[in-house]
Amino acid sequence: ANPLTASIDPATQQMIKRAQELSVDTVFDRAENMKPCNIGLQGTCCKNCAMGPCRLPLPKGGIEGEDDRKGLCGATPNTIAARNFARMVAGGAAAHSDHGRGVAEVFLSVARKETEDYVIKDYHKLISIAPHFDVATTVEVDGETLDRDLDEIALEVAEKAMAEWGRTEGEPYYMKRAPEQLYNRWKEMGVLPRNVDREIVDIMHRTHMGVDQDYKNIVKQCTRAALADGWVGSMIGTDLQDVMFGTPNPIQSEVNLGVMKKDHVNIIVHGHEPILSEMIVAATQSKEMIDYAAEKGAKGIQLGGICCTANELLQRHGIPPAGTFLQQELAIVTGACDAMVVDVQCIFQNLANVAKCFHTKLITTHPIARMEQNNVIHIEFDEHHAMDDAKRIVKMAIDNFENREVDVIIPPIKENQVAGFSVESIEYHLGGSFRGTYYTLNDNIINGRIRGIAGVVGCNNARTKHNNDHIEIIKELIKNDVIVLTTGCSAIAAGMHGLLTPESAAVLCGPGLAEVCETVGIPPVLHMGSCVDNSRILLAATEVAKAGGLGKEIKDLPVAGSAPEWMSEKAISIGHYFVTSGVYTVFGCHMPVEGAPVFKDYLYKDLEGIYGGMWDCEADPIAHAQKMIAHIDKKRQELGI
Ligand code: BF8
Repeated sequence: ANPLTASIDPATQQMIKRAQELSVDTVFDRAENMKPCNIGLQGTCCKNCAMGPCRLPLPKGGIEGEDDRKGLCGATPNTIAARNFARMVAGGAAAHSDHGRGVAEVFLSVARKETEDYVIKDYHKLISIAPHFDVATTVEVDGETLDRDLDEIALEVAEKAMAEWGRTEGEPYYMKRAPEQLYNRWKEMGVLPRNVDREIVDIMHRTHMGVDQDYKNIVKQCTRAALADGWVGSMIGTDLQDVMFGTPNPIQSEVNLGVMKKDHVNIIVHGHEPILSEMIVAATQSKEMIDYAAEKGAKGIQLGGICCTANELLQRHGIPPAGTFLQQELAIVTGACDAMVVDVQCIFQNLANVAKCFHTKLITTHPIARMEQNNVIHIEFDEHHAMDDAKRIVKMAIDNFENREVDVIIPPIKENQVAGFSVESIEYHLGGSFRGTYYTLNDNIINGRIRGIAGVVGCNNARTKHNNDHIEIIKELIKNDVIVLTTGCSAIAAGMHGLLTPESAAVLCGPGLAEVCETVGIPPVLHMGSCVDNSRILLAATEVAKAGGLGKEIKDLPVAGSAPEWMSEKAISIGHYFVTSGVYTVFGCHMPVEGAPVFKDYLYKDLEGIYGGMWDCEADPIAHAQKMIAHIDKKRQELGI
């Protein structure tokens, strides 16, 4: 790969070049050497039974007359593309929600006092979520209302949260957190989830050979599963992480490969669940480990993150991300990574091959995510002896410090950033001083200083220039006075290119947004955490709807969503829960729907009539941002503002 066309980030370019000099292949090279299957790309390859794969691409020049393409069983392109789409939703919802379940399990151990390594750090958050689970926070004693015992509240919340994955009747508690009209719409459409697990299993059943053959009915099930992901599995995950590890507040940090330090022990945590990495933070800050590192000749221990684990540690501790999804191999190529510790999701199998060329210890920690290569160490992490595991890992990294082989080359490139914007901290910064809601934000939207709100989220994809589309789209939005909420790798990208500082507002924003940012002292792009934290964006939108003056539902608001460089199944699940919560959502790169034009129209047009939100896809970043702005303007017009 040509480093200059692979990424817009100079640190990434340097490390791609360095890898090539050392004959280490990276994702950027593999993307050059292997091209995607054209039929899969169009969404019309069905491999759900052994009579196939049946391949139904759109004929060159389009369809003339009736579309009579079909697989051996008779499945139409619409059925096939809808089934494939549904299985992506199921994969994504499963990943997020299983992460959420893991958090709920640890929280249950905490509430039962079975572990001492984890505690409840944020009782305010616990008290604020308890009512959503119908858990009382007060008790009546002799006609007097008293605060209820916190341990009792925690236990009841933990048990009720845990039960949401397998609930046998009714619908999950959190569905009622949505604006009332939206909740009623879901109810009327029959898409309120029954529980988290069941909707995912349902998709796997209905997309099995010979079951659901109506793309509209398949999409309806996608909606149920995606809503269970966003409003239940992910939202409970975010909330309980906040309860145990603290609700984020704006915090200063740095980002990019340049955060690694030559004379320090460098540990990179990579993956998604903060359960383990929170312990690693504590271990690296312990005197015992700091002294041990000094004994081994290191100036200290530098912790950094990749992917969403990075965002979790950044938003609560200011630990700097070393890079996005596409930079994971490059962190090892620096030659300075003494240990890379991974848990689940977005982890390249090729890390093991790269690690083989350096001294890096690659450590897997999760029972469901192991690697076959023999240079990988597995230390299975368990909340009952979490601190011991974490110390063992940190010690292993320190012991490895003296084994560095090739010349260490860390690109001296990093940026300053401010992250840590939760729904609560945004309310503090942009809320009304008396009302304590999002009133001031709404006020600024109504008076036009802020044109609208955009959520820009999601992955990097080696099929597009690394970070380019994230940055172009975000810049175009803020230039047009659209404030941006960001999560995931998009948030890391925004940080890498200097968009997460209050100072960037004056240079890059339209005059209205610049004025608001300067007055309040916030960046024009607000980092709201990891991908499960997209649930924060749902709740922020709900707060805006509830604060008044802009319509009553999310679909009425001047908002739009975007995943410029998406690649994971999780992104499809996220996209679908935003669409069916009322948000116009544009994806970059491509969508696997082009081979099924009727199904595509259903997603891109017809869904708007049902939920108020719809899908779209635009690969050109400026046109992409302009489509979002046009939608925001349409909503402003409808509101008469
Ligand atoms: O959950 S943005 S590449 S890291 S999938 Fe993966 Fe995509 Fe990054 Fe986080 Ni989200």
